[in-house]
Amino acid sequence: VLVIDDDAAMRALAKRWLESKKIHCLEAKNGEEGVTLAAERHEDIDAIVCDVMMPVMDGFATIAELKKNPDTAMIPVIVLTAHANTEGDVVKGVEVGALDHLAKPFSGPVFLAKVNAACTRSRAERGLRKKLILAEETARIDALTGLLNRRSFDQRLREEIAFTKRHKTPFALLLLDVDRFKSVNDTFGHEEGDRVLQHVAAAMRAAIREEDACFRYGGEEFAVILRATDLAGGVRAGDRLLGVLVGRPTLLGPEREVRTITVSGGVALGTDERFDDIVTRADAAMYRAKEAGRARIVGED
Ligand code: GH3
Ligand code: MG
Ligand code: MG
Repeated sequence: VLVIDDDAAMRALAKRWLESKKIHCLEAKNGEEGVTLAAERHEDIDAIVCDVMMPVMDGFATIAELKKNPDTAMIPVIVLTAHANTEGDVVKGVEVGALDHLAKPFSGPVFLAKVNAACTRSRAERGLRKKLILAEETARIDALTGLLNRRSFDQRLREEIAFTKRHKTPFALLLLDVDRFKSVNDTFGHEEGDRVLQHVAAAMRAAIREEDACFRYGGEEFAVILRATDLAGGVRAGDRLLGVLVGRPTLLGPEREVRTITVSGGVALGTDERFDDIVTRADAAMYRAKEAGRARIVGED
C-alpha cells in the first residue's frame, strides 16, 4: 500500500497499522513523489491512501495524475480527508476517481478494513486482466508456431484492403505451402512434422520484415501480407524465405537425418479495384509453383 501524505506523523501511524497486518507500506511525502513512485512500482501496489491537503499538488490533483497513467489508473485510491470539510472533499474525491474515503483522525480498524477491501479488489482485477491478455493472445496466435493465426489473417486482410482502397497503394499476398510435407509425417512421425512447421515459422521470422505480418494459414500452409508491395516485391520476399530455408537444413528423426525443407509459394496483388479473389489467385499461382517442380515462388499472371 502506498501512503501519500505530507505529514510524517500521519504516514508513521498508517505504516504502523498496515505493518501490524503484515501489509508492506511505501511512503511518499507529496503528490509528485507519490505519482512517480506509483508509476515505478505499480505492479507491487494494491492500493493508495492519499491525503487531500498537501502543498504544491493537492490530493485531488494527485489522484487525477494517477488516473492519467494507464499503469496506475486501475489502482484503487482511498482519500484521507480533514474532518472539518469532509463532505466537499468526499464529493471531489469521488469525482476524480477515488474508490473510498476516510476522515482524519481515523480509527485503525476502519482504516484497515477499507485498505483490505481495496487490496482484495485490486488483486481480483489484476488476475482478470492477466486472464484477458492471455485470452486475447490465444485468440490471435497459433499455439504451435507462435505466428498469427487464421482468424488474425482474415482480420488483417480486411484491414489491408481498406488501407489499399484509401491510399491507392497495392499490397501483395504471399501464400506458402510446405513441399512434400506428408513424407515428413510419414517417415518421421507427426511430432517431427510439427517441428518442421516451427522450423518454417522461424525462417519466416528471419526472412520477412517486421511490418509484414506472417500467418499460419492452416495445416502446413502459411501466408504473408506485404503492405505497399508489388508482385515482384512479393516474389522477392518469398525467394528470401527460400534462401533462409536452404541455408539452414534441419535434422529429423532418431538418426538426425539432414533434410532441407522447402516451400512453394504464390503471390497475388491486391489493388483498390481488385481484392476479393486475392486468396484464390495466390493459391492458383502457388499451384503453378508446385507443378513447375516446387521450391519456388510464382507471381500471378
Ligand atoms: P506438396 O508438396 O504437394 O504440398 O505435398 P504435401 O505432402 O506437402 O501435401 P499434402 O497436402 O498432401 O500434405 C499435407 C499434409 O500436412 C497432410 C497433413 O497430414 C499434414 N498436416 C497438416 N497440418 C498438420 C500439423 O499441424 N502437424 C502435422 N504434423 N502435420 C500436419
Ligand atoms: Mg497443403
Ligand atoms: Mg504441402
